Amino acid sequence: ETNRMAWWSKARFGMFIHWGVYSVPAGVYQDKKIPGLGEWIMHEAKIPVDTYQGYAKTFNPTKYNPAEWVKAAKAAGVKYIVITTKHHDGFALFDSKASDWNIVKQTPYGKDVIKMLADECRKQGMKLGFYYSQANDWSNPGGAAAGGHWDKKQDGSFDDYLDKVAVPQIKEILTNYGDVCELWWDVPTDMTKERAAKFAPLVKQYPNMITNNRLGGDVQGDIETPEQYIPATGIPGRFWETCMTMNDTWGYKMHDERWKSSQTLIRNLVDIASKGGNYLLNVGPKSDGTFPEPITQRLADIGTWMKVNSES
Ligand code: FUL
Repeated sequence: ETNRMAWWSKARFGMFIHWGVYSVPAGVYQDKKIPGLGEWIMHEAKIPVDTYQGYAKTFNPTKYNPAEWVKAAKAAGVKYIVITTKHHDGFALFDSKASDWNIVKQTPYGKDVIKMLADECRKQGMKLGFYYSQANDWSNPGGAAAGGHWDKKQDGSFDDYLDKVAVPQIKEILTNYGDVCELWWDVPTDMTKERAAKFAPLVKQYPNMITNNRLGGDVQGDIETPEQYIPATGIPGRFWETCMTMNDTWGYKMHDERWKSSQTLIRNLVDIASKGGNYLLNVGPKSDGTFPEPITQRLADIGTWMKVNSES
């Protein structure tokens, strides 16, 4: 039990990546700045499914270079990466047979960016984990939505959605991309014990994979996931990983300029490490596939600090 957590406990520093179709509107809909998180724009602005799906037609990350992403992460001292394979908007960043609402079928880019990242991580010796929104899905019929649906295209049976989309997609991401170090469930809206149990046989096949505590149905998982804060005295008796944004959003928003300083980020990392946790620090790439400049700068600063302060 403790052994499978050994690498993770030593890692201390991971990179979270929130990337998807929401990086196209980047926080703006019908010329209005939409308040809230960038990756929630569809929900916050109640964008109809067809309109939102139109953004995929201009999602063309021709500057996406996963070798550079992994290199930047490594240089910053990052030991593992966790990327959104599907967020609440239901858009799969991987080739999926379970839903056509995916990057290969819907975008001019047409390539499986998860596969490209997985190949590169393997090459550079970086561990890779997957975020997957198992319950909330605002595009595939029947998916959950906090506060209810706003488009009749979203209607359907939640259990059918789980059986036909979520469970098969979990199988796809666990089988098609090599080792998955961490599976990051998110937001257990409407998840019961019975529903959570639908995923159990799949997850059981990967005993070394670390899971978080957000599946629902009383499943504890391996790690606690404090979001946007550092528990004052850690979390005694549990493994924990604070996930945090560098500005105010996870998914890219063009008008979010409230960047934390590099000094703050480094202090957070030290604070978390001293309390026995891991820091999962988020980056939200733009729709062209590049990191916003303030992110690149902060990663470089953290890397410099790491270099100066590491044992030689
Ligand atoms: C939250 C999600 O709803 C956010 O969009 C983000 O993914 C964060 C890490 O988890 O609960």
